[in-house]
Amino acid sequence: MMKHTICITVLAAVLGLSLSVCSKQGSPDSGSSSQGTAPRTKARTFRLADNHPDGYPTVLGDLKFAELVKERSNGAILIEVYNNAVLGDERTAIEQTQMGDIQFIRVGTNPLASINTKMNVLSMPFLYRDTEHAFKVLDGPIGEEFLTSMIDNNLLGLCWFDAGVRNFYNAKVEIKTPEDMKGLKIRVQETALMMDLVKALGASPTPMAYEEIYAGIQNGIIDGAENNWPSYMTQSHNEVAKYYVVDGHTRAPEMILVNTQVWEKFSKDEQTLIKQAALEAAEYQRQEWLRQESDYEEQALAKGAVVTKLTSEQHQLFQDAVAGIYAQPGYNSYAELIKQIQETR
Ligand code: GTR
Repeated sequence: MMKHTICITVLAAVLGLSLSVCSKQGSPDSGSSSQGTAPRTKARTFRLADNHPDGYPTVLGDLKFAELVKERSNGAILIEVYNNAVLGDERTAIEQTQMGDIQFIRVGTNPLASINTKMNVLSMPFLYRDTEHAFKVLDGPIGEEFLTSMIDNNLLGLCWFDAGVRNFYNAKVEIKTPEDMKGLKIRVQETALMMDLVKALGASPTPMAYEEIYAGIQNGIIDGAENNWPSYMTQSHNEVAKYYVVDGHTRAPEMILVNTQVWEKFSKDEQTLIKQAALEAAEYQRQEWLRQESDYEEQALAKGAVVTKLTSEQHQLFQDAVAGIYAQPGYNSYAELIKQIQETR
């Protein structure tokens, strides 16, 4: 902030003009350039939050997005990626993005459901047949509807990233059926759906920030958690919870979102450029996801994780145990939309 103020003062003094050259979130300029939409000197800088470490598929996707936007705006729009949760945990970062203090964020449907319950629809248990089905839905009209469904929450989604399926893991016992989950304290994201899901399986849900899981398991506050392979491994949860069951109880697809007021300040051309960059970054992220997902699965095995693959009968027991959630109040009002998702081919 200080740097920008000084910058503006110095330039104004030298040129005798009032310039917005160094402003952080200035309105889109109408400057001309022989090379592109805006001259380099009028760069505007924005922040994008992500809670994952360097090299994680979403972070690579964020960086690709920033790179494409920079390149295609000739350096006029600069998006700085702040990963590793340096701007705060996910809940805080979402709130800050709603307020515009952070302008872009990469986040999934589960944390978003705590501010907009409609997002639960996309994370309903065992909703998609496979990855292809999920992206058929997300890249079609339903996905588009969800990208724009948080405008009243000051957030606009730009694209869909892959986050794979989420599986249970814990420190105590190999899980083969829901029976084995009885009494286990399982950390969940702070959303009602994930609480309901874990309860339906007979375990006890404990909402907790992502960054606290490792210590939570180590100290016995929780017995385990649930997540995809890259999260399990990059957070080193395998060190404290070696039993990992590939049950795939949910997918929580992820997005890059932008604060709506920030979005409205971009010119139409800039909006098109940014949206296109997000879509291309998502294509790249999805490939990266598939590559890293299997790498991390291999690494988990090599480091001693006890990985349980379920038979189709065992898998069915998990599905049966959570099927009732679809009829529960709060979710049953979306029955029509859910049916459309299930029927998407
Ligand atoms: C990960 C997701 C994170 C965070 C985390 C969690 O899969 O990418 O953004 O939501 O799960 O469980 O909190």
